[in-house]
Amino acid sequence: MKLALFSLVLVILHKLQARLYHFRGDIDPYDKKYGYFSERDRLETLDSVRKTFTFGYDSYMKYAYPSDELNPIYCEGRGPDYENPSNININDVLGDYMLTLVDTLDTLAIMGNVTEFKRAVQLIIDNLSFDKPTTVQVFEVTIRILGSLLSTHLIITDREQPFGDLMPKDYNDELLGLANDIASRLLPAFENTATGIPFPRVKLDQGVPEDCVNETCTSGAGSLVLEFGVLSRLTGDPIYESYARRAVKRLWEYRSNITGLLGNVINIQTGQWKGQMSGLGAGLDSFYEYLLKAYILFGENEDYKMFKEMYDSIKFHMRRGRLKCNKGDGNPPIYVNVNMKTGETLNHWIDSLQAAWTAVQVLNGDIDEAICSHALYYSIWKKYGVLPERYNWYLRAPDVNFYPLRPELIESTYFLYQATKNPFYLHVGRDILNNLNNYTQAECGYATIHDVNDKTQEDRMESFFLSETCKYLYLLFDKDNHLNKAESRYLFNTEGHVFPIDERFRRKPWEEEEEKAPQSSSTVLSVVNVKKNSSFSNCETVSDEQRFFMPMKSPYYQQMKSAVGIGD
Ligand code: DMJ
Repeated sequence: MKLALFSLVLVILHKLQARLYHFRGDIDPYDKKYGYFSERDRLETLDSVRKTFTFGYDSYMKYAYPSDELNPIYCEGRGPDYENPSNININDVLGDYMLTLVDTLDTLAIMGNVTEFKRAVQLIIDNLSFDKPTTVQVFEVTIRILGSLLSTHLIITDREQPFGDLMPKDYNDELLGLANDIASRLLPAFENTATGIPFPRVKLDQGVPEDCVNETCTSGAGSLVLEFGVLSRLTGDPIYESYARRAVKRLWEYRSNITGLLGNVINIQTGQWKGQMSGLGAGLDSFYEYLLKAYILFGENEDYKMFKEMYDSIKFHMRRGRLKCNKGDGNPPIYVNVNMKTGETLNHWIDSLQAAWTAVQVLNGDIDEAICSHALYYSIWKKYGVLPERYNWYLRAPDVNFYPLRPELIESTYFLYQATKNPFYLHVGRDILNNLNNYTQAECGYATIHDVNDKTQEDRMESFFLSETCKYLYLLFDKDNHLNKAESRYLFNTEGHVFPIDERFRRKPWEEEEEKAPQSSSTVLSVVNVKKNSSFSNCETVSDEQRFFMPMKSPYYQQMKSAVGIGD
């Protein structure tokens, strides 16, 4: 007893000492700036995130609904570009299916906006139809529409109602019905393909259009398994999951036998790589993410095996710079784009989607690496106040200058904060929020930045601003949110929609035997159970040094900023 008391006092003293350090005169300036974030600041920032979300959401409902998106400068709705079918920048995503409202549903729930959530669900049940002559991208529809419908259905039907009483009156699984409907319209993409890798697009009321190209990007074809798997396991219909898994398997088989890497574009009939660039950004990002997440949700060892092998190949072939983030000499670590067959550096840019890799590193327990990846992207953010779509690390300048309100850096900031509880990440979140409010706020919503150099705006607010950017910002500051509780187990799809990590997704209802002998669920839970497994870093296993002092040691952080070309 005495020993326990003594240890407790020691721990308290140690923590106190760490905190008091911030009030000393000789403190490192970065530790001083980032080592503390008051409760008052947290609550104020949380309130500010809520206002940001509300302004964007209310404006969408006022000026744009039932259109897919809000044009925040001219205060009007935006739908598919019917006049110019080849405008895939718009038409891949917008299908005349109330995209922003659908994509935002679980953000409303997570923010506890019960009344609006129920109203929004009712609007969707009463008005949403997918019987439309629009040609959309299979991947976009899957992560944004299908992902949100499934997530919302699961939240509504959760018996414990952890986000409040969200059950709409007389709910009769309508959202699951809509999920089934939209997914069945995507199935033709998996037919008439010689490899099993799906066509990139379908026309919602007709199947694959006659003029559809035979090429697809790797992430588009290979990151459908979470949503298709959840749908299959909820409905008992194996077709969705089996199609999505077949595509992953085929892509995997086409990896280079020299480097183990995949390219970014493949011909779905011949299996030939049309884009031989391998990297962590556009065209590949969510492929890796879904290997790990599929393992976490469904517990199939094969998924983790693929992920692990891929993770090792990525580190071996794409990583440049010193060996350890916080130790040794050399340039700051960076993951570059390489030739999939040789591993040689292919170009000098990284893209903003790649900022999500940090979150994958955190999920995989590679916290030190994640800290460094994040620091690089935050430095670029600081340089411009937003993130350029492509940044040339050799020229230290943007290669592609727009910023469409993407969430990836914020998502990673949230993941790193959950893993370390280091106040540095709250400072980062507040900084990002302030920049969003300063630069992207428009007459009636938030606008894409056309050029990060002069912050000129473009009239578009993509649906992921409300579904992801605001959600991750909110969760970063809402420490008591149900999702942030130690005992909560949720997984985010790549559009920020949440799925409960639940025993029922470990079972395949169509395989009776599997049900009788549950498949190594203890292995699975040990991976998922981040808080208890020591191989995963988290706020209980992270040292005080990592928790209160700069996650990246000051000289290294300074070096990272100089590498990007910014001072303090
Ligand atoms: C979102 O639709 C998803 O996060 C996707 O994985 C990548 N692109 C956007 C956000 O940038």
